[in-house]
Formats: sequence, structure tokens, C-alpha cells
Amino acid sequence: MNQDELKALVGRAALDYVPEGAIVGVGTGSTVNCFIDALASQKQRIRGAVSSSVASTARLQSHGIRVFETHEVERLPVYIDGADEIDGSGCMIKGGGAALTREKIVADLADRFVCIADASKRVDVLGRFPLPVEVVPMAAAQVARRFAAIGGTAKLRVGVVTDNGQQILDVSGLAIADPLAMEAEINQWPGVLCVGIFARHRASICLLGTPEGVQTLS
Ligand code: ABF
Repeated sequence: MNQDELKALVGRAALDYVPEGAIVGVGTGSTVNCFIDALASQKQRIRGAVSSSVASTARLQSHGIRVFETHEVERLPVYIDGADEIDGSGCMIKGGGAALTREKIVADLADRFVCIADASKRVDVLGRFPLPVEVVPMAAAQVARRFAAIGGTAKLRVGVVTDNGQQILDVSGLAIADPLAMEAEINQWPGVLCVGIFARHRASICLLGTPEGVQTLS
């Protein structure tokens, strides 16, 4: 199976984690798009969704799935989202799709985080994928200097303005041995809106698409 087929496989598999009558938290990216398309075939089973991006909202609504605002819910039973990297403890690097801030906001509402990914996303140590960080533009240069001080090379994602009107830095050269500590540290840097380390909001379950089928990691 090619990568698109593996994404479709895990997108369908995630339906098993959507309770009857639920409002589902929905992430962003091409793997999540496969989940949204699969969800559409069972939309009568759910009340609707809370979305993590303008793009996912549009796709959900194109299928006739009601999209609730975050202030309309207090908790969600499940959040389904992809990742750029995921390690053995469910910590992730996310944000390749520039939606990391709203993804973390919606993940924070959910009782369970189900990550859907093809096998290429599974790593032992996070950091091979350049770490996305959403920043307020006036802080970008100073945040880049802070990353340089810890061995990172930050590059502005040119031509990208996030759904929140901010910028993205992509930071390469980091080996993230302690994701929780690094997430906590970077979150304190002035001008950082969100760092794409999901350790505090790690995946409780990962559905990994492999040529042998779906591997369930928890
Ligand atoms: C999203 O999923 C982003 O956080 C992450 O960058 C993306 C992975 O995209 P894809 O599924 O297209 O590989 O949640």
C-alpha cells in the first residue's frame, strides 16, 4: 500500500473510536481528511464536530456535518488528529499543517486523543521533522535567537499566515529527548503562541497504518 492508502486505512479505523451521538474533535491534515471523508458515511451516528482549522471546517461542512464552536461544548469524548512525528510514549510533533494552536485547543477539550498516522511518522526520538512554532511576528527574531542558543535553526515559513493571523517558525537541528520539559520551557518564551510539541496533550492511542494493516499503539 502507498502512503495515501495507509492514510485512508487509519482514517477509516478511527471511526471505531467515535461514540454514538458524539460531538467529535477533528484535527487537520491529509490523514484527518481521510477520517472526515470516512465520518461522512456515518454522519447520522454523530451530533457533529468541533474543528481545529478553517480547512477542516470547510471539509466537514461540505459533507453536511454540523460544526460546533468551542464555546458550545465543555468536553469532547474524543479528538482525532494526525501528526508529523509520534514517539513510543505518544508524544508528537505537530504543526506541519500550520494548525497546531487550534489543534492543541481542541485536544484540550477531549477525554481521549486518537492519533492517526502512516508508519513513516513513527520515530524513537522527536526532532527529525522541523519543529513548528506559532509566533507573534514581532517576537520572531528573538524566538529564533533563543532556539539558536539550544542548537536549533529557526526558519520563517514564508507566505504562511495561520488561521490566527500569526507566523510559523520551523526549527531544525533539535533532538527532543524530553518533550514535556521542552514544551514547558518554550511555552514561556514571550511571543510564542504555541509550540508544536504535544507532550502534555499526547496521544492516548495511535492508529499506525502499516503494510500489514493498522497497528494500535496505546
Ligand atoms: C496535523 O496533522 C498537523 O499537526 C500535522 O502537521 C499534520 C500531519 O499532516 P498529514 O496527515 O497530512 O501528514 O494535525
